Order: sequence, then structure tokens, then C-alpha cells
Amino acid sequence: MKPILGTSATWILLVCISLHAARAAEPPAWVQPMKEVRAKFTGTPGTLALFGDSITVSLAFWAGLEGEPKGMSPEAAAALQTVKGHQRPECWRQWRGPEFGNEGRMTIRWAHENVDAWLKKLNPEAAVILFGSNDLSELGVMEFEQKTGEVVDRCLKNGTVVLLTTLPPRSGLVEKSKQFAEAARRVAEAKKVPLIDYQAEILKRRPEDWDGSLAKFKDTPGSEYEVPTLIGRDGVHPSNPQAHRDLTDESLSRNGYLLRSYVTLLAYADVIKLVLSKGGRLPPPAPPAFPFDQETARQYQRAYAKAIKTPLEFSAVHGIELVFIPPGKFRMGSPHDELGRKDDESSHEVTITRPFYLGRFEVKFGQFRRWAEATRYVTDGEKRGGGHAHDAHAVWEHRPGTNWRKPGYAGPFELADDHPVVHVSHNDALAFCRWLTERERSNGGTVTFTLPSEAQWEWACRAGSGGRFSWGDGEDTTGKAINAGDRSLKRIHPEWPRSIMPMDDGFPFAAPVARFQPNGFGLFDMLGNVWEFCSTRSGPYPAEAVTDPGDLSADRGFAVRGGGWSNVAADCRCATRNADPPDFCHSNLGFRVALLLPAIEF
Ligand SMILES: [Ca+2]
Ligand SMILES: [Ca+2]
Repeated sequence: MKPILGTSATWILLVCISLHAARAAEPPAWVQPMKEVRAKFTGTPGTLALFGDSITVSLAFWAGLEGEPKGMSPEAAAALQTVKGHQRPECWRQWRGPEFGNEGRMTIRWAHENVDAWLKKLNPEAAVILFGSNDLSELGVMEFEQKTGEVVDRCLKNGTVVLLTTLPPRSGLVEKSKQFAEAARRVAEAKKVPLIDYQAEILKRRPEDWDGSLAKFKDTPGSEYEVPTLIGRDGVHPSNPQAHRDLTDESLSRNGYLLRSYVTLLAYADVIKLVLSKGGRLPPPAPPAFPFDQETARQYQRAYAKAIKTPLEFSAVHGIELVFIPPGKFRMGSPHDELGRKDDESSHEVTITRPFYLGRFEVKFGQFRRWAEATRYVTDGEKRGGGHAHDAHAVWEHRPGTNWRKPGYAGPFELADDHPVVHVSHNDALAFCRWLTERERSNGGTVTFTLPSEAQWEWACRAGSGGRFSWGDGEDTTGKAINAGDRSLKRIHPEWPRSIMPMDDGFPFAAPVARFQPNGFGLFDMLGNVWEFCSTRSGPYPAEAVTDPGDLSADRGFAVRGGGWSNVAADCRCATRNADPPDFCHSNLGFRVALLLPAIEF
């Protein structure tokens, strides 16, 4: 668990900023597989390795783009902007030489022997791979294809996205170079990696005279790279005539290195836009159909958090532990035949569209105490000289002198820091949340703490359960599922007139948090221990399906949920509702914090 929030909160904001509308066109087949590869990546974003031979180690490839060549089409200019916004600057020209995976005269055998060392040293986010020109005279197409596939596999396994490039045609070995290009295309298709079809581009732009060794280029002045076609006079290397180094269409048919840089630029920009800029974020899983079991709840919660790359849990200031709650759809309220049901629980469909975080525990006395002491906060209960509490006969009324430091339980009780705080009003709970928000913002965080809405509370409490309790329909008989009115309460108060659960949970009054089993989302004491204030006002449920419901009335009290240590089983159901005015407090009522997240589109 990370002792943060500034950091994760900033991250959460970034997720929201990078939201984008769904693309109209069908994405290329490699997008989803490369997202899965990128999701495993552990290195520095924006690193681009270039694995290859002399056509790659040469600064005629790639480095020239950094200077923004003239004559760019709008498409190329946009791609260059994308690449400059993402690629690490040292990857334009500094990542060259054998230890960076590029060296003259080398073949795929060299890559096959050394790629693990390169990946270890560089751990690149993406790698452009081009071998073959030297392989043509040294090995057969089967070995080339097999070793290329294995090199690609090792990159993908490392979390490195591969852009596989076909070799240029070679004078005198035209048919064989076509076979090698076909082999690279097959590997790209089989491994589902993006392909840069350099050979096809050369043959498309100069189908008849790509070969600088042709008689017509014999008298071109200057070095063998000065010929005005795509392959130099040696018939092997791309050309690089000085007169054609802008990015006009004309130059792209006369400068072979420039053409390679150009097709690599477009492909890498696509990979950045479709895969890398989103950090390989996978679409989150669809919510399971309600109801679902605890194991399904756990799996869905984990898969969703992983997909949007947000922590499953983390610790905020003052040790407030938060748990990720995925969005979903459920039946809020209870069926007509539920035992102990009341009229205000009409069952209706509720959709929670946004993930959020919820306190793993009820806010603890020690957490509230440190805050109240540091800020000299005076609670509503202290202002009015006390809150409500029970006596040994379950008579519940205003008891002067009770407050969050003196709960007023009518029996032996020693208040400890990990008991839930009680005698806190809705106003007090919100003041505590505001302070948490301010603390996080002063640390660079951007999130807002609040209370859960009543719907969020019930969705989180059920964790998929459609029954009376988060564990099913039956009252707890183990003493391990809930702190409610039980035999231990009856022992202390023999005259206690209410029914009790048929077990001994060991706690006549409030228990320290997390002494009972968590629900499917990993939340403790949602049911029982103390009631919990929600952010929304109570009111009648709507009959129709609703989405992200808020206040259900303008003026009723705020929802309080879950039941507590003094309650009978029927008052501790997932669907049980109650409400209290904003300044009211009592000895069986506390709260837990929520942290809201924006909806995320994919
Ligand atoms: Ca109890
Ligand atoms: Ca509770």
C-alpha cells in the first residue's frame, strides 16, 4: 500500500485528461495485442530502440527528423509533433552502436544472440527492427523468419512494442529480398505487431528504377549515396542525396534513408496515438450481471482497477485506507418478501457509472481525535452538550455529557483509537472530509473527499449480494460476520428488550474496526458496528431505473445505513434505510469517507 495521494491523485487526473472519443474507424489488428504488451512495460515511457544493421546505425536514418525537415505534408507534420511530444530526445541520435542494438554488417543471428542484453540495458517502450540486407547472402529465409519471430517474441515478453520493418530490395538478389520481406510480413501478422513495409514503399515509388546501380545512374556525380533514386549505387544501402533532404513527395522518391525515416515516423506516431499515449490502458471489464458472488466481486474489482491503472487500495493522510470500488448496475432496495423489510425499500434498478474509492473502515476515533485536536474543532454534539445514547433498557434519548470522546455506552467500555468515532454529525463528517481534501491538495493532489451517496453505499455494501446481508440471507450464526445486537450485549444488559442475533460476536458495544469479515470488495463493518452517514438526503425511491441517484428529497435528513451494535438483524440488512438531520449525533452513528472519480471513456 502506497503512503501517497498527491501522486496517485495526479495520476487519476491524467487518466481523465487523456480521455478521447471512440475512433470511428476500426482500429488496426495490432492495437489490442500491443496494449496488452504495453501494460506489462516497466521502463521509461518514450524510449525507442532501433535494432538493425548499417541502415539503422547510420544517422541518415531517423536523426534528421529532429531538425524538422521542410516540405512536410500536414500528415507528416502532425506525426512529427506526436513523436516529439512522446519520444525521449536521446532516441533521435544517441541510441546508436552495438550496445544499443545497431551495427553495420550484422544479421538477425546477431540480434538473436544479443537482444536480451539490449532489452536489459535499454528496457525500451518500443523497438523498430530491421534486419535482412546482410542475411540475404548468409542465411536462408526459414532461419531468418524463425529468428526474427523469436527476437520479436522476446521484445514483446519484455513489454516492448515492436515495429517490424521489411528490408529494402537488393540489387542482384531481388527475388530473395522479396522472399525475406514476405517472411517479415508473416512474422508481423503472426505476432500481431505493426509492420513498416519499407520494401513495398520503395517498389511503389520507384517500381522500375529503385536500383542506383542501374546504368542510368552511372554518371551521377558524388558518392554512391548521391544517386537520385532510393537505393544507392552499391545496390544495397538506401540513397541519401544532399539535394533531397526535405520531406516533399519528390524527395521521398529520391532519398532512400529519408523514405525509411518517413514511413517509420508515420507508423511510430500511430503506435503512440493508439497504444503508448494511453499507457496500454485496456478497456475495463463489463460489470457482472447482478447478483454475483464474492469471488466474482473481487475479480471484477481487481480487473477494473488494473485496466484503468489505478491502485486497488491506498492510504491517504492520517492513515485513511481507501479501496477501489468499480462501477456497475444492481437492484437497490429489497424484494417484497424479504424478512424484516420496510415500505421504503422498493426494489429498483440503479446504475453507478463511475468508479470511486471508499474507506476500508469506518473513520476511527484516533483519526478523528488527531484532526479535532489539531484544528480545535468543536462538534455539533459538543455545542449542544451531548448526543443521543441508549441505557441498559435500550431507551434512546439525549444524554448530556456524551460526545465523541465519551460515547455513553451503558456498561464497561474503554475507548481506543481504532474504535469507530461516534457522536459525529453530518456537518462534522463533511468538515473532516473537507480537511482531508485540503491536506491532499496542499500535497499536490487534486481529488475531493466526501461521503458516499446512499446508492454508492448500498452498491459497495452488497458487493454483488442480492440477499438480506452481504454474505447471504441468513442471520450470522458464527459471530464473525457482523457486530450487531447479540448475546454479548444481552449479557451486559439482561433487561435489553430487543431481539438479538443468534450468536456471540464478543462486543456488547462498538468494536474496533475490522474485527469482522470483510465483504466481497474488501470493506469492513459496512453492516453493523456503527451506522454510517451518506452524502445524500433520504426520500422515497423512484419506481423506474435510475443512474447515479443523488438527493431523494429537498429537506429530509441525510441517509444513514448499515445498522450498528445495538440493532436487531432486520436493521442491519443491506437495504435497511434510516436518516438523520445534519446536526444530529448519537452513540451508534459514525461515517466512512469516499473519494470520487470521473467517468472514464475508452
Ligand atoms: Ca455485538
Ligand atoms: Ca458500519
